[in-house]
Amino acid sequence: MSKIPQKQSKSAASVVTSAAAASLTDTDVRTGMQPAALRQAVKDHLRYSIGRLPAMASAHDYYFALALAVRDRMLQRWLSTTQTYFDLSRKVVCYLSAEFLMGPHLGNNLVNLGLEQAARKALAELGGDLDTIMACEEEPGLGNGGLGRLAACYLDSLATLQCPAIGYGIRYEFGIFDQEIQDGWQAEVTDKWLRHGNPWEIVKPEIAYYINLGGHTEHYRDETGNDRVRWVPQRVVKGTAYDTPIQGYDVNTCNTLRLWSAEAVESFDFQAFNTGDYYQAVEDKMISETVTKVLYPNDEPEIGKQLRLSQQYFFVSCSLQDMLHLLDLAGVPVENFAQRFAVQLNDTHPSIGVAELMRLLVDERGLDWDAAWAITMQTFGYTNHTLLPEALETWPLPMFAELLPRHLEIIYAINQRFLAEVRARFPNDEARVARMSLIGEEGDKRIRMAHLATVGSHAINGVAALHSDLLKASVLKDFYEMWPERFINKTNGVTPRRFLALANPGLRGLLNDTLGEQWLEDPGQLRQLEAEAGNAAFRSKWRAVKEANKQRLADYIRTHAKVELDPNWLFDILVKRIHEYKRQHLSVLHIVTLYRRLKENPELTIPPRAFIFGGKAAPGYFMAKRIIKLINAVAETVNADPAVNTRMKVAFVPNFNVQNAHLIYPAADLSEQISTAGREASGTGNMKFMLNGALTIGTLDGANVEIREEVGTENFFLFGLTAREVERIKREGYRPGDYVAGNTELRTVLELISSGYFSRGDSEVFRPVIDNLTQSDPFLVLADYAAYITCQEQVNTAWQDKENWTRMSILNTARSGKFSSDRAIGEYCDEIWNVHPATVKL
Ligand code: F68
Repeated sequence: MSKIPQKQSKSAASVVTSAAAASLTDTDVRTGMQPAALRQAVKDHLRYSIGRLPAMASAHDYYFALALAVRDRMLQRWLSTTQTYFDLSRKVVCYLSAEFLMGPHLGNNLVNLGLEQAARKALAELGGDLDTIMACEEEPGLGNGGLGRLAACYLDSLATLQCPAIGYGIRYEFGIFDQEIQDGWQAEVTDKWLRHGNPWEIVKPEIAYYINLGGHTEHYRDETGNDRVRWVPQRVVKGTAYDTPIQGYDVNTCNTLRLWSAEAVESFDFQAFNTGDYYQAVEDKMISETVTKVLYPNDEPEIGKQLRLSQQYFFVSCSLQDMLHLLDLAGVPVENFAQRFAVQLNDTHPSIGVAELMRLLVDERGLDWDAAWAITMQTFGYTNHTLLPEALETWPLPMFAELLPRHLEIIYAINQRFLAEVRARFPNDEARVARMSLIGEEGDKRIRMAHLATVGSHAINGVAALHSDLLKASVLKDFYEMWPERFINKTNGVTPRRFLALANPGLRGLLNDTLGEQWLEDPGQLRQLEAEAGNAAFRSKWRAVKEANKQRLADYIRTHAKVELDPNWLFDILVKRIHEYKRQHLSVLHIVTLYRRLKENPELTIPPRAFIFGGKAAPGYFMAKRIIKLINAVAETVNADPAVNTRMKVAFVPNFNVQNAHLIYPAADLSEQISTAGREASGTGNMKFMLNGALTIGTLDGANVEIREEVGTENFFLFGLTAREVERIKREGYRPGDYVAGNTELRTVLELISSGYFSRGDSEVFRPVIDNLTQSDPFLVLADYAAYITCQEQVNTAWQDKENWTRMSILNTARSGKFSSDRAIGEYCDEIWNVHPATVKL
């Protein structure tokens, strides 16, 4: 494992530990870190920023005032950080991501600044309660799930490790929809996260770039006789920067998340306006602003949606133009671009950047092709997050040509040189050439974005060891054979600041009392907990923390799902996007199996369990929406049945998001990670559960493999086919019917669901789910059913030994250090980006 960049001489300039800094800033209303200064700051912001008398102020007003007061305390650090990077001429990581699922900022910034206690006290003195006030924040849900949340965790770690970094993305006006459950079905409600304003962002009207769309290209010869290309666009959109400061934990480093918002170009408006075409001007404005209006709520690509491609190109071009502008400001020649920026592509969504950087360097800056290509290759790294063939992005060529005519020419030129290289390396292998081409020619022609990203990057990584291996053996096999040295694994990680310190204050306190506070910056120190696993008094404290967390979640579920849960029961939790490959329906089959067993045999003794689900389905994903309905239907029947509801209950937490995730992960006894082996690239929820002391029941998929390795096989409930077995069974012709025929209990479970038993007699509603399972079962739910049920019985047995369960729970937290995003980011810095930390002094 690589060395994590160490923080440098932190104590000299530390946020809260420096006595000099404290005395300078103690009483200042803008910067003071003590409760009295913070209290005055909140009062001032109420009056002068919000215009409210304290007596009239709502909890939301207090939230806004406190947010502004906290932001004030970040701004000096932010300015110093930018100045430091500039002065030191440091290389900067540019993390390009179409999604940043940041979650609420207030609590996280308080943790990272060490201000929680001060804020709690200040608010109490003003008659407020910090938790109530934090709950007022509308979370910026600018992402679909794991990929967007990973980007957010990585920003936290980059700042904490004092690495120069900018996150670049899109300021969607509407983020991921809010999910409501109506009669058991998912209903989508627009996420108007900006309706009350956003205290964390600072608009930079002077940082804006023009983005061309559509039109055609013109080839011409310049004054010196060189062939040049000019892009004559059909439309131009302006992208304006909105910056959010990203505070590192216990350091002065405060990096930037720069999100681009699309606006009409005024001069264009006026042109139409002046010629009397007022409506044309208004329409142009509206069309331009559409580009950043809404996040596509699918965690799979949109087929042929031009707006989606416009979004991608828009933010990538703004970001690359911004980098060139920063280079110019620093007086650095464009030839040194790659020495100053490491640009990471978070999946293929920003991969048009490869062609765009070529365009900027060749067309706009006049570099020759080979020089520009060398810079491009050295600049980019590409992270792949999926192997599912249907999730690999491709764009229909005609649509692409219409929107980005110049980029199509550039892609052809890249492809020509690249395929010549392939032919030279693998002569007489035209099948290989066709497979590797940037243009797919099966059926209609399509641009293959994963190929573009791979060809244009010096490093290509998967997000867990198994995933990186499968990547090399499947979707990028040909590329691996050509350039094995470019392929590398970077197992994902999650930030312990948000997902332990903030989400689980009880556990944080116990860990601080036991280990000191260093573990939060060096999660390897959690290993010292192993010594406590054998200590009965410690175990009892551990259980008390878990129980309080379960009570807190039970309270939330009572209000939001109208289900009463007993915190003494085993909390079995499955939260993530709803997908067939994630197999929420496998858990439902287990629940129905248990239900039947209890009905058949009322004397059966099983430890009581609460099955807790959460997750959004893509609005157009038919099967996923049925699965939500199925969970809710089973919940309704089970919870209302007095013959079983003293031993099992089911709850679906509506609107799973970062905010309620803070309550969910710390309350879990059992973490469900049950995807079909080979399908989940990594998973990161699995890590959040582990960190919070849940035991995992899971398949050998994604990062589960490494979690099991770290925690020890005896502390992990493993079941199911391996990725290799899954492939073999599929190759040989999988027949789900055989599994139904061979397992009476499975058959009765499926029949009970089909019969309408859980759906008030409606035998149609779940037919698509059951037919899919019995006829094709693409994710081998039925093949893994028996093993899953048996494994759940082992869970029951283990749960009955409370002391040993607690011991295993402690070991999970103790051995979770590897899954800190600090470890992951340290590896990216050393092995892909070649970026070094820089200490920021105030
Ligand atoms: C979003 C949009 C589109 C077009 C495609 C995919 C997605 C998306 O959200 N993907 C995603 O979340 N992938 C997940 O990334 C995580 C972080 O690497 C992994 O842990 C998950 O296994 C992977 O499914």
